[in-house]
Amino acid sequence: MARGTKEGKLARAAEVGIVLGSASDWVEVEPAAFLLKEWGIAFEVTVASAHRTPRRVQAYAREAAGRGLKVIIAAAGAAAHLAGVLASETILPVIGVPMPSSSLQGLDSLLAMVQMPAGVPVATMALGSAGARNAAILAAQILALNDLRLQEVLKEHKARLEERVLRQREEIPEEYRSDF
Ligand code: C2R
Repeated sequence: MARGTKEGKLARAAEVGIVLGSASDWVEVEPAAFLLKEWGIAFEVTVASAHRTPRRVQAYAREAAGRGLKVIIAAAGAAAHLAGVLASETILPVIGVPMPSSSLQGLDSLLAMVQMPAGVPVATMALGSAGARNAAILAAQILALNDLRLQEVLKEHKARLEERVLRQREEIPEEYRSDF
């Protein structure tokens, strides 16, 4: 399925839906969008709040699978109910990214997201932009189960991580550096 973009080009229908509790979360979540774009995964981003727009969140979750989405990433801070409410209305996997936006610096959102009652899982990531990047990678891993190209992309990603760590070893002063 394809749909039109503003430029009039045809784009693939999104497979990953990113939902932000507020546009103020975008700065932390942008790294996830960069990664999905770099890896050629079709995604969409919208704002919906379980507290401020409960009907919109419910509609998004209920329509997600029918619109072709395969994974939902939900980023929210403070009393973060967004991921859980989305998960309650869809059988798609929901990945939650707690945002460090409140005066409790995200401990509140982390606990709100991770402490889901049995029966309604939310795959909760690390706080902030590291969690957002990991959410994109986890989404890619889910899609890769049925996508050989993505499996190769993920293998290259792992190899790059390894190379980077091995290079970092050179930054340790030689007099202390292990041969390992
Ligand atoms: P504003 O900056 O808009 O006041 O939002 C947002 O994700 C954001 O981190 C402050 C914080 O409130 C969060 N928020 C939620 C939900 N809706 C908004 N946690 C929700 O539905 O859970």
